[in-house]
Amino acid sequence: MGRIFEGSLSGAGLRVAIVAARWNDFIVERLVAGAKDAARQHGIEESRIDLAYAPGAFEIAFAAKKLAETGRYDAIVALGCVIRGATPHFDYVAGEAAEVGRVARHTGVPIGFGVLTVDTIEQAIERAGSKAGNKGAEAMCAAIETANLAHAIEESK
Ligand code: INI
Repeated sequence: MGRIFEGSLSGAGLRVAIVAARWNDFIVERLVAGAKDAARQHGIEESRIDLAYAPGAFEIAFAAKKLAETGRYDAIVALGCVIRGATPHFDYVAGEAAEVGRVARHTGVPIGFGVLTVDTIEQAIERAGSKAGNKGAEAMCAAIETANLAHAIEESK
């Protein structure tokens, strides 16, 4: 058995940025609240959480790349809501939002993916703090864990 690397859920000392889309803001604001609450619960000071607003989910990956390139953040959390029923170009908007995965790999800054891609507003509400949890909080936890995993691997060099 070789080494095992894992990231803790402690946010102590981490600096994070949230990028949130303005579209469907009544849903996204709940995701932002969930992400901030999770960050606080895991020990990230409020002053170490920055927030950037993108116009829509299509612009999230661009904004996340700009934030990552500053070198200021241990992790980024992407939050938005794309509703299939409301947009014929759903696949393009949702697909571009998911490009944050590529941004994370290219910049080396982990990005939690909390962009809802749903068929109906009801499904969005379920995932924004009601019966299916809060995807903003989940994305923040994943971002913290991945940032700590990255640090653990880097420190082993
Ligand atoms: N942006 C969203 O974040 N969610 C949506 O549901 C949505 N719809 O329905 O179109 C949406 N569109 C805007 C898009 O993200 C861009 O901001 C726009 O196309 C300008 O580039």
